[in-house]
Amino acid sequence: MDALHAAAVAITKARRIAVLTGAGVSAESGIPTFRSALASMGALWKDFDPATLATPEAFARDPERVTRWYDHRRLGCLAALPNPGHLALADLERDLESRGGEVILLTQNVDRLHQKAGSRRVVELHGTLITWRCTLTGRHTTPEPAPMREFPTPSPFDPRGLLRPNVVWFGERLPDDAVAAAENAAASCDVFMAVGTSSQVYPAAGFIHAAMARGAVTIEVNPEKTPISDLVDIRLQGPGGEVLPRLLVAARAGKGF
Ligand code: BJW
Repeated sequence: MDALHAAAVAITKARRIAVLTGAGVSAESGIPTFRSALASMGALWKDFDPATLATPEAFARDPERVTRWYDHRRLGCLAALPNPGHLALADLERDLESRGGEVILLTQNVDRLHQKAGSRRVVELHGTLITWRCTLTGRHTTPEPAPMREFPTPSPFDPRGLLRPNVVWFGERLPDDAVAAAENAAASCDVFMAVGTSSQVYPAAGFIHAAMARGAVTIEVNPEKTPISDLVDIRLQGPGGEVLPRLLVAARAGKGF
């Protein structure tokens, strides 16, 4: 049996599927992966390393530049459309629900493209850059779909505060409810898929190890090798926008859906 067929059989048999997604899922929607993002943005960002940019310290040091970077990415996300990989995951959720099962998407992505594709059970582990919040009051707002007018952006809630993206930076705690939902999914799923993630950023990368340890079938979809590639049960090498629709077709051609 080839890997695609083996994965199709596993998802056809499953009642509960957890899918951890990363930036690679949105690459085919034109959103650069986190680690390739700066390279695509030209000289303005050349002195910034993403690992140090996505930190509270970077925002404290240079709020103007960090706000510009996130606003640029926010507008890119608002303009982007889901690709066949997002759509296949939304279809998988509907298929499984129609036979009494469930799919939960644990996404590290901040772009909201899973929701745009129609996925309903989405846990945003690293927040979203579509909404922003006040650094002083913590109140949330959804900026209009146009460039911010001031950099940094004053908070509409408290004139002494600034607006920052509602994302989780390095060193910040993930939302408790998102972590609890992910832990619960890893502890109860029959199949755990890791799609388009480098599996290097924790705690998100730890959930697949938890699922693996208790015997869930693990599947990776990625064109490149990652730290989990040799550990998973099934490795589907290729872009999500090609592999996921083929996987769904294979599962539907089998039985169950
Ligand atoms: C394709 C494709 C195609 C290409 N199809 N695939 C344990 C061990 C070591 C370190 C730690 C640990 N626990 C915590 C840490 C520290 C740290 C961490 O993990 N550091 C590592 C770098 C080592 N973690 C944290 O700081 C986290 N916080 C925390 O643990 O808090 C504890 C705490 C407790 C109590 C009080 C306070 C704190 C927070 C992590 C937050 C990560 N945030 C970011 C930025 C979000 C905002 C933004 O977007 O700017 O999230 S970092 C960045 O990495 C972003 C991503 O969501 C995340 C993961 O990246 P992802 O999605 O995997 O993307 P890439 O670019 O890395 O990979 C893309 C993949 O796609 C590649 O594999 C390609 O091959 C593939 N690909 N095209 C499919 N077409």
